[in-house]
Amino acid sequence: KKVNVGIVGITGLVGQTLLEILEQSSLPVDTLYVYASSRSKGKEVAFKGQTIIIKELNEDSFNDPLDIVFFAIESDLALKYAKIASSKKIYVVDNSSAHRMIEHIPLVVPEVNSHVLKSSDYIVANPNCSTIQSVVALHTVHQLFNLVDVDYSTYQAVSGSGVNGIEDLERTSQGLEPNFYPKTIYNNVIPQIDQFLENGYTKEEMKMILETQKILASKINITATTVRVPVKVGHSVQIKATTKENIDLDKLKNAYGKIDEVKLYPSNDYPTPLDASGSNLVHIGRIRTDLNYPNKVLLWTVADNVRKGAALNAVQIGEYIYKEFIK
Ligand code: 2RA
Repeated sequence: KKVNVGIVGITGLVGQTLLEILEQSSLPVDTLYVYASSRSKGKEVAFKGQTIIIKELNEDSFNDPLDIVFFAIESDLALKYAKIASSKKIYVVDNSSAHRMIEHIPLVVPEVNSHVLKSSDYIVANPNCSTIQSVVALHTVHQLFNLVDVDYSTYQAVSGSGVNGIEDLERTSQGLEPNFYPKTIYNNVIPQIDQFLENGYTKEEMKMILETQKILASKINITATTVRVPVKVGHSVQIKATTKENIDLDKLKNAYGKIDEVKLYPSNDYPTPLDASGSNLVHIGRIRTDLNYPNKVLLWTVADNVRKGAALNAVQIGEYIYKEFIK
C-alpha cells in the first residue's frame, strides 16, 4: 500500500535533509506534499525526479490526503498543527521539543524503544539530536550491566542551530561579531546551548537528562554539560556511565558489533565529526573501563546531528509506523 507523505518546514536544514532521506527510504511514497511559510509558497523542490510545489502551511494544509507528516518547525507551530493533523488521523513525527515531555506522547529512537508505539499514537516526538546518539550507546550498556547514573559532556556542531549557527561560525571566522550565539564561536567553545534555567543547567542539558530517562524508561541519575564547538556538522558526546554490574568490555564491544546502526571503532582509533558527517550511523570509540571503578565505562560517540540526530531518526519512526500500522 503506498502512502502520502508530508514535510512541514521544507526550506530549513532538517526539512531539506528529510527530503533527501525520503528519497532513499523504504517508505513507498505515492504523493509528497511540502509546506512552508507564505514566503516560500510556490517555490519548487525536486523529489524522485518530480517537481513539487511548496504549499503554504495553514489550517487547511491537513485536508490534503496525508498518511504520515514530518514536522521540522518551531515548537509553538508544531503544537498548533499537530493537533489539527492528528485529529484527522494523520501520523505526525515532530522534530521540535514541543511534545517530547508530554507523558502520553511517545519519544522514540526506533532501535531503542519502538515497542512503546501504538497505532493510536498519532503524534510521535523525535528526540533532541544529542540525546538520540547517546541513548543508542547507553541502551546496550543498560541491557548488559544495568545503568545507575550517567554523566554527559557534549561537543555540538553549529548546524544544531540550523543556518543561524552555520552563519555565525562563518561571520565570526572573518572577525565579525556573532549574530546568534552569545559569544564568538570561531576558534572558541561555548558551554551554553539554549537558555539557562534556575538550577544553573541549560535547556539543552535538561533535554538530554529528561529525554534519556523517558526513552530508557528508567529514573537513572543523569547530569550533563553541553558545549557548542566550531564544527559545522557532527555532534560528539562523551559519556561516563556507572552500572550495577562490573563492566565486561569484550561483552559490550561484541554487542555493539551486532548493531547495524552502530559503527564501533577499534581501541587505538576513534570517530570524529568528519567521519560521522553524512553518515546514518552512530559512531562509537574510546570505550574503556574507568581506571578507578570497574562498574564505570567511558564512551565517545559521534553522529551526524542533522541526519541520525533529526531527519533520519524521524524517517525511521515513519518507516516503523508504516510497517506496523499502515501496510
Ligand atoms: C542544538 N540540540 O544542537 C540542539 C537543537 N538541535 O542546537
